[in-house]
Amino acid sequence: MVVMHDARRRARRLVTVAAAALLPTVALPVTPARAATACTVNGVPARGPFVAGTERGDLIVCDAVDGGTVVDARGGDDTVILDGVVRGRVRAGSGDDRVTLGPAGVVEPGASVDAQRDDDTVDIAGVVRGDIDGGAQNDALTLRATARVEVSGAVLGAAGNDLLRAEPGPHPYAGRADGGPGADLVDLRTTLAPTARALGGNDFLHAHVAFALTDGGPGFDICRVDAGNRPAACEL
Ligand SMILES: [Ca+2]
Ligand SMILES: [Ca+2]
Ligand SMILES: [Ca+2]
Repeated sequence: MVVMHDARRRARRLVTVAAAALLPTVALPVTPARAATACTVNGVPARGPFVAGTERGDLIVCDAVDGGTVVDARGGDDTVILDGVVRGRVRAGSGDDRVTLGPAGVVEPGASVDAQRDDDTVDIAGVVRGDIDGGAQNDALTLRATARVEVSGAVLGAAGNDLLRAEPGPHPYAGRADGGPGADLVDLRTTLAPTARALGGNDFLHAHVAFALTDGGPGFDICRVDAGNRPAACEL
C-alpha cells in the first residue's frame, strides 16, 4: 500500500511539473502597487495598520491610507489632513476636530472618513467615492470648488444640526448629500447630476440646478431649487 501511495504521489508531482513547464511565458498582468500607509502623527512617521493620536489635540497628516489601516485621532481637538488616496478608515474621535481632504485627496469606495462626536469642521477639496461623515453633534461640511463627489460617494451630516454646503464648481454632484437627523442646512450651490440624491430631515434644502432628486423626506422641510427637477416632500 505504501509503495502504491508513493508511486501515485510521484506521478502527481510529475504531472504538476509538466503542467508548469507548459505554461506560456507571457507576462501576467500586474496589479498596480498600492501605496502603503504613509502618515505623520505630530511630525512622527506612522505606517499602520493602526495610526493613533493621543487624547489631546493632534496633528495627523496622511499621504496614503491603505485598505487595512485605521487612523484614529482619539480625543482632543485634532487636525487631520488627508492629501492622498484613502482606502481605509479615518476617525477623528471626540473633540471639535478639523478634517481636510486636500485637492490631491481621494476617498475610495468602501473607505470612510468620520469626524465622530462633537462640533467638527470638514473641508473637502478632493474626490469622494466613499463616505465622509460629520458624526454626532453640529458639524460644518464644506465642498470646495475642486471637490468631486462621484455616484458611490456620500457626504453625511449624521446626528445634530449640520451645515452641508457645496460651492459652485465644474464637477456636478453625483453622489448622496444627507443632513441626517436634526435641523440641517443643506446648501448645494452646484449642479446635481441625475444620479445625485439630496436628502434631509427637518431641513432647509437648496440645490442650484437639479437633474436629480431633492427630497425633503419626513419632517418640516423648506426646499429651493433654482432650476431643473422640482423638489419632493417639501412643506415650503
Ligand atoms: Ca487626539
Ligand atoms: Ca469629532
Ligand atoms: Ca444632521
